[in-house]
Amino acid sequence: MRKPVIAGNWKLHKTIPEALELIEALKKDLADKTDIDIVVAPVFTALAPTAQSLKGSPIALAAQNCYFENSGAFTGEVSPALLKDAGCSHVIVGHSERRQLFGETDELINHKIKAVLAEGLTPIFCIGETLEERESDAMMDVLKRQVTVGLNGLNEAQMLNVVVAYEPVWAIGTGKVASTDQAQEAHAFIRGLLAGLFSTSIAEQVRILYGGSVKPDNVDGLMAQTDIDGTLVGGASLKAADFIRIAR
Ligand code: G2H
Repeated sequence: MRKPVIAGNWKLHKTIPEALELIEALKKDLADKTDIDIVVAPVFTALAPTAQSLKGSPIALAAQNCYFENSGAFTGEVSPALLKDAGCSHVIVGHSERRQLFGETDELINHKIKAVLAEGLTPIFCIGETLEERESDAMMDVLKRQVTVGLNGLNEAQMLNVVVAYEPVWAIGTGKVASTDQAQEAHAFIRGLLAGLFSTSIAEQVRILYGGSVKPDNVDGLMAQTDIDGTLVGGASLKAADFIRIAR
């Protein structure tokens, strides 16, 4: 019922020629894979050339971040309007690295989500607890706060255009993937939060991705879970063979 999404978050990796090389390989091997949504998120400088290369391909382009104003005196920032102009259809918002290293708050992330939606783009809204929060039994409170504040003020139609990504911080880039039970439990909890904030029907339609050390050898177990609708892949999205296997 929910079309799966497999998204590659390239983080701060790859020059323009390296990005184009990876895109060529993905286009070749994933051209027929239209039963899922495939998204790649290169660095800002590679977005426009990558968009050119992806013309006519079902692979969608995402930015890894944006600001919430569309223009003005905001040195160093990039807006949803400019990302759309560069060829993006998606924007990753609130990744834990943005929250932890760049001080992004739930309120800021909420502004960004609204700005992305206002431009007709799809936010990939990231949430997730730290190890400390999980071990102190605060996981559910943290996820509830992130979801409630991050999605504050959205209507049901807007929510249908949001993709949620659950990324437990302790599983990111560490090689420690959440167990399938841990991931399913968190996803079911998040879907329940969406039902409470919007409606059961909306909650049933929103795609919730898992992220955190997704690899070719653990993706099948994760995707077999009822409430896991795709993956946000970091390290393993940098190698064509790994990302193609994950998507397939
Ligand atoms: C989590 C994920 C991609 P990785 O940050 O968003 O990265 O797969 O390297 O853990």
